[in-house]
Amino acid sequence: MSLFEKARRFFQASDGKEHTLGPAFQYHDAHLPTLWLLGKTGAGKSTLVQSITGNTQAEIGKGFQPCTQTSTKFGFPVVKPVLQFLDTRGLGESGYDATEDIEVCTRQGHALILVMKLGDTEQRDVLSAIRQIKSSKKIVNYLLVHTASQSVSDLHERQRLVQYNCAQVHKILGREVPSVLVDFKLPGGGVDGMEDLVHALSAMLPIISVLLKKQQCSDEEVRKFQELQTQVLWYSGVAGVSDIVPGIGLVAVPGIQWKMLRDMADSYNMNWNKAALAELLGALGAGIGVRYSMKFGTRQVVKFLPAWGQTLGAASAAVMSFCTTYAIGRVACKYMYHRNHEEDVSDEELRALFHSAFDSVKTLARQELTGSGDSADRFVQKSAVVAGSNKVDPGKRGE
Ligand SMILES: Nc1nc2c(ncn2[C@@H]2O[C@H](COP(=O)(O)OP(=O)(O)OP(=O)(O)O)[C@@H](O)[C@H]2O)c(=O)[nH]1
Ligand SMILES: [Mg+2]
Repeated sequence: MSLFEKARRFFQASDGKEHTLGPAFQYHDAHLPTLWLLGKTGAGKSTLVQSITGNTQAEIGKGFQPCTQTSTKFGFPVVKPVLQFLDTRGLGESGYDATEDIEVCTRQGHALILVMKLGDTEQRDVLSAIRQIKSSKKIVNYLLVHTASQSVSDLHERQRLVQYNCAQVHKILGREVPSVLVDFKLPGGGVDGMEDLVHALSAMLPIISVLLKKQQCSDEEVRKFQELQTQVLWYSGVAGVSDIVPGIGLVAVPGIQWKMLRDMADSYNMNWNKAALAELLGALGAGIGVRYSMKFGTRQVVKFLPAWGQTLGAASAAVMSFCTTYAIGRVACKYMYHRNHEEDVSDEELRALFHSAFDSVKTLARQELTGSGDSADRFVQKSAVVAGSNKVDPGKRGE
């Protein structure tokens, strides 16, 4: 049997077994990279979540009454999320001892966003929370966001106030923390400083820039892909996680890729059938290694593709799975778009796109799966539990 035939059969065997993918999907969504918001009551935490995600479920306070009463996670996007915001109860609310919440959040956070209202230099509770968080050694990435920038009109005074709070945080953490100044409520509507905020968040979590910085583009095919890009990233994340967590890895990456292709086909109003799959696989060709990943899993792909293995450095199977799934998703979108329009697209073009798509997410995949901070143990530490009990625990991470 040719390799092509083996790959085709393996892919088809995944069809009809989508229920076996459920634990992988759940596990992925329960372990999303998390941006944890911390600040005094009324600082603008929920406003920040709402401004970035557009999710109006993040309730915003009116006046000085404390608003958010319990920590709430907001997946972004809502469907097939690739990251989440953890909006917490405001510090400094009378009768609220945050010690326990901080302990829980420390286990859930990937990066910490400290929110302070400009001009509010009384940050005792926040500073003491930062001390506690620092001593846990679980959070590496910090960002300080000052809100209500326009409430202080003098530019020098603005800078002085920002520097004062930054210095307080610096003193505790022993290093400088990036800071941005925003105003979510300009008198005439709109937001000031949003670009800086997105830039700073993207530096902590590159996937944010994919979600929020859509490029203007005149190419209809690319525009259509941009609409589906987050879905492709979600499947790529699931494929990556599946490779790390032994109990889940058995369902294998090909099943996830197959499900993604079917979803893509639905979006293009295409019938995803054997002939279409055969054509796509044929176009990509043996040299690209996709078939190997489908048949053998990505661990073996690294062996087959020494050049990529080297490029990725200590490339883990998970990163390979992420990148391969993304590249297949990208190529499939182009293929489907042109089939829909009854246009030809050359095999060379599809192969070149596969390579460039693969390369374009290498850094992102590494950071998501094995990268900075505690994100590596995010999945790995939990794997023993999942492998042992075969049960997904959606509420906790990395304990
Ligand atoms: N002018 C101005 N008002 C803001 C800004 N950000 C938030 N606010 C207002 O501040 C108030 C409190 O905002 P929230 O987002 O609810 O604050 P929070 O930090 O979530 O507060 P708790 O849920 O009580 O902890 C609301 O009235 C917001 O409209 C800002 O950048 N500029
Ligand atoms: Mg709130």
